[in-house]
Amino acid sequence: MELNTEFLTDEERRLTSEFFDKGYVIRDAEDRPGLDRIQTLVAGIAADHLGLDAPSDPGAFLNEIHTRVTGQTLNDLRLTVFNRMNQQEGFRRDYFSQARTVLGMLVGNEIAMQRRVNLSIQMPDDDSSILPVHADVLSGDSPYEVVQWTPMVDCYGTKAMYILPPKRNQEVQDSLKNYPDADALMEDIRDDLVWIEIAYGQVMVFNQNLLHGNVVNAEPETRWSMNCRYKGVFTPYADKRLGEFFEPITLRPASAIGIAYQLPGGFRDA
Ligand SMILES: O=C(O)CCC(=O)C(=O)O
Ligand SMILES: [Fe+2]
Repeated sequence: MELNTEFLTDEERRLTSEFFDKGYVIRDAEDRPGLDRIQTLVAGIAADHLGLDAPSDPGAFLNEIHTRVTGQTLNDLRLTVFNRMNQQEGFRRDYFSQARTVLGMLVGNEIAMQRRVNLSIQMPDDDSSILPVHADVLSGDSPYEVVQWTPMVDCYGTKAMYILPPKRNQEVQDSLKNYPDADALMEDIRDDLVWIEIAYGQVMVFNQNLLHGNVVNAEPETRWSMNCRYKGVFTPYADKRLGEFFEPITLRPASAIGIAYQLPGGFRDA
């Protein structure tokens, strides 16, 4: 669909066309102290879970976590960090703050946010946490959602995720059902994938309607990243419902007033 960009600022126009062209945007985290709080929180919970003191260099500790856990104990660690970080007062506000302006431009200013931010940990050579090529929208997510993807460590090469650019995605979209499995699809699109190199200190927002995923991490460091879905509060919902999966975080007064308003008797109530 062609957007009317006449009313947008130059920055909004740039971001909009970048998001349409590439299917994602990467920007500097908007609140670095808040990002560092998150990284310190995550490393602290992980250390505590392993019976260690909080690390002095959280990034290095996370990168090296494969020297302290095995494939068997990883999921336990992941669940502990996932649960405790999501219970931490201020965590989700810090998370949102990293992309507040970008999300405002891409999604709107009345936003619903996923209630629990996801955590993924991918150790070198570990195939237990792989997400094969997929598009969230094909398994019950609304096409109105975007994902804020935030690395806790530098991501590059196979430590990163990949995404299929919109143009190529459009080409394969209609023949998706003809592929016997994800491997066959992967064969066809391998050369067209964009690997998202992104440093700690940056955030990505991507279009989850596009094919994306990851492979076994063949780099010598562990990947730690978070992902979280957002949509306009008043856009259509799919399987993930408002109040259950999503929570309005920036509802504006006019909407709150409108939602609460009841016409007095005798007006339009036949
Ligand atoms: O982190 C990844 O490699 C994939 C993330 C993903 O599939 C998502 O956030 O929807
Ligand atoms: Fe996904």
